Amino acid sequence: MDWVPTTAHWGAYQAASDGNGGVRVRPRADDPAPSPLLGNVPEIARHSTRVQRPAVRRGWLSGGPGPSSRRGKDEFVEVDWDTAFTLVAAQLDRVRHESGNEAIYGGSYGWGSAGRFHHAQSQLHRFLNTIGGYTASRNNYSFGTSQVLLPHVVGSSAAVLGYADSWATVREHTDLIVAFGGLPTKNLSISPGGVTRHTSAAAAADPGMAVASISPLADDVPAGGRWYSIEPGTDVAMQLALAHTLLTEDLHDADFLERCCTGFDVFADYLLGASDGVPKTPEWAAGICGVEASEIRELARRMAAGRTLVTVTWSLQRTRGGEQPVWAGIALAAMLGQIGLPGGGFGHGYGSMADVGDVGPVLWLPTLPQGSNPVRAFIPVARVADMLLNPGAEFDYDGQRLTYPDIRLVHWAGGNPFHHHQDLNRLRRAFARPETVVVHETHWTATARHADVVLPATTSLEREDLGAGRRDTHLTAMHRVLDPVGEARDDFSILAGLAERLGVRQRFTQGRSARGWVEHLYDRWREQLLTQGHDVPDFDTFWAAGELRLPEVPEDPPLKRFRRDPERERLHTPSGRIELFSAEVDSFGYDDCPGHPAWLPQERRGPLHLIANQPPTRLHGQGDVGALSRESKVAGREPITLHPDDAAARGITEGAVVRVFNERGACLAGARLSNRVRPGVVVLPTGAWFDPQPDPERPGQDLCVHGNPNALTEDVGASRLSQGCAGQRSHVDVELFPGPLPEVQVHAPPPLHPA
Ligand SMILES: Nc1nc2c(c(=O)[nH]1)N[C@H]1C(S)=C(S)[C@@H](COP(=O)(O)OP(=O)(O)OC[C@H]3O[C@@H](n4cnc5c(=O)[nH]c(N)nc54)[C@H](O)[C@@H]3O)O[C@H]1N2
Ligand SMILES: Nc1nc2c(c(=O)[nH]1)N[C@H]1C(S)=C(S)[C@@H](COP(=O)(O)OP(=O)(O)OC[C@H]3O[C@@H](n4cnc5c(=O)[nH]c(N)nc54)[C@H](O)[C@@H]3O)O[C@H]1N2
Ligand SMILES: [Mo]
Repeated sequence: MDWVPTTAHWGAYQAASDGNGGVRVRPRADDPAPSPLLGNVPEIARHSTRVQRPAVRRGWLSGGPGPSSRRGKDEFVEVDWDTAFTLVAAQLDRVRHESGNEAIYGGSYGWGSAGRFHHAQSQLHRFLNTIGGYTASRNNYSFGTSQVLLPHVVGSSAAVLGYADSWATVREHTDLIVAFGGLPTKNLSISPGGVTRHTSAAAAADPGMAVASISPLADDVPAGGRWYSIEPGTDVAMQLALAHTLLTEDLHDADFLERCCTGFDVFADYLLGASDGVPKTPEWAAGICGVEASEIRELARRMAAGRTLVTVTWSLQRTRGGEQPVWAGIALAAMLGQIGLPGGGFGHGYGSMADVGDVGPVLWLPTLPQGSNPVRAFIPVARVADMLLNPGAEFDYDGQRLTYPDIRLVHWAGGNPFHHHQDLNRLRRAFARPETVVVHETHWTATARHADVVLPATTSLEREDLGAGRRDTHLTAMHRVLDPVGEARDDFSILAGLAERLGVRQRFTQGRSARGWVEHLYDRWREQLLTQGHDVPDFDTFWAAGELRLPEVPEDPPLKRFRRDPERERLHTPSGRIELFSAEVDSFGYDDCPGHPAWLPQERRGPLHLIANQPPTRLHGQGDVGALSRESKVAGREPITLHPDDAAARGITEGAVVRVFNERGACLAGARLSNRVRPGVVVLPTGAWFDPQPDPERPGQDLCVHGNPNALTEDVGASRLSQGCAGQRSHVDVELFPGPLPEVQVHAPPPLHPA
């Protein structure tokens, strides 16, 4: 058996054919914390839900393109590639000529698979650019709120997100980590593109210093950390009270605030209550966030006594008003005066992703050129359902008034909006609006089931590529391990086939095969590194070795430079400094994002807080049919964790199937009881494949029988500033489900008919 190197978003590993068409996997010998998600790989590679052949929705095939509420409910007819190419190319051509390229939505958000060349979204963007462009999306679901806020506060989002101190630096210099959102190690096997060795996961599991972990869940607390159990959505109140204590006890660094910040006077007036009559005292905060005033005061004093890293997980900004905990965290770090010092200041995403705190160089990696998009229209990524439902409507975004384009054709490759988007019942109505929906998928996900044309894509085990993630240490030669399933093709060949029908094959492929492109991207990258004086082997040597250690590049992070010389190394903010009050944000006049960090109380609409966080057993929806994910299910449903008191009040026992519901929707889930969640809080992670079926008890309504929390979340932007994803939390109630229990159908392929 030949073990070959490969990588995935859950990290590099080794794979071998099992001799029967399947795959065996094992971690790298030098990985200090291999990902448990490896356990899903053998099953997902060859699962019955793999898409085998191109398939077309019956109603679209017989009735032609047009809006249809049958999407997601119709049958599929399998066709050959020739027919599929003809059908899709004809619609791309018709739509761009009748309505312009703006009528094609190609944002195509989603993680797809690791691999620098076969990155589905990049492939699609390059293809659509060769035929005149598309309506694009901006920012991401992960930290889209921060991507818009941070430029106003520190001049760029990279200043914070791109240059986190390594875990080694934190261990050496930091006395106390104050972690809003905790340091959940379950998240740290993941980084986009993969990480070669899981050093962050190993470090976060045992940081070797004091950690104050502020979260509604004990599982977010690392070994030896102290759990501050907080009411969800109230971190800003606690942060303001910590700041209030620093100010009133004269523990703040007035010199740093004077030298490196602007607007502290406005923020201080707000803390003291001079501007709104409410002093943000620990007693005030305790009544909101549930952490005792004495504990807040004592924590503030400890923070001022040594080197302190204030860190905020990305989850805290993935919600209504999500700008505020990030901005307040920066204000708190600024008051401590340690921004730009090793192991001090502000961190964002320790506990969210493997690459935050990882050791690899910030380096340009081999990248597929996408060409340029002449279409100006775009949306902030999480406004997709709004766009499809409201063509021509206006909306706010970062000080601009923008208009939703009128989309006729949706083309998606490498993403699962019926996993990632909020209020999936509303998304179904939105997906009924376009004339044609084309999806490239490896598996029969809910998104594939809502398409008109499904084109079967290979997985990375079935092709060759180069793999590395942000701040990774190695470039992996991703060898092919398996033959493609059925008639599956890689996204590049699918798009080359469409390009051929549209007369632009040569422009799209530049005459190269997939392997030719992999070598070409490597050679271009190597040439650039050689001119910078790095020693990089030729392609054949690299491919045979299976990996390449990335060269060390010296770095001088923007905030460290700035701290040394704030006059010469000005930040790209209007003042050139850290803005604790932003006159620009203030001038936009948004009630949901004022000019300084503020406590914005949220209306509570339901007796229980729902936390829809990242799943410990898979990557989003990827791997839901794998062994690790399936074994975690309760009665075949996604587990929901409740506090025993909340369960008892509802007659719910361990292992019972429950109905989780609110005014937007409902799903089933399997009850797990634990006092590691705060009373009043339930946790239902994302990623159980959406399986809407008619609700036996509520005629006319759908019930996701499997447990996808996005049946319940609200489809709103974080604020008018960022329009970021707000899916992390919602309000729900839970009741016993009396049965009879509907079967989960989404883990089997839909009925497929011959043409
Ligand atoms: N309620 C709630 N919702 C959330 C979040 C939350 O906290 N709460 N988190 C959000 C976040 S941070 C994110 S990043 C999103 C993630 O949302 P997505 O990135 O959309 O989720 P994935 O399941 O990774 O979807 C990727 C899809 O690509 C397919 N795929 C894999 N490889 C290939 C390939 O080579 N070619 C093609 N064509 N397809 C391929 C996979 O089968 C999979 O269906 O979810 C968001 N949704
Ligand atoms: N295993 C696994 N790991 C992943 C992913 C995955 O799908 N699976 N996805 C990856 C991706 S794409 C991303 S963007 C990152 C996301 O990284 P994050 O967004 O940071 O991760 P989450 O797990 O959604 O949330 C982290 C914790 O925040 C806590 N939290 C929620 N609301 C509140 C609150 O109001 N206050 C406080 N103090 N805490 C709160 C929850 O208890 C939760 O466990 O994760 C990455 N890592
Ligand atoms: Mo994400």
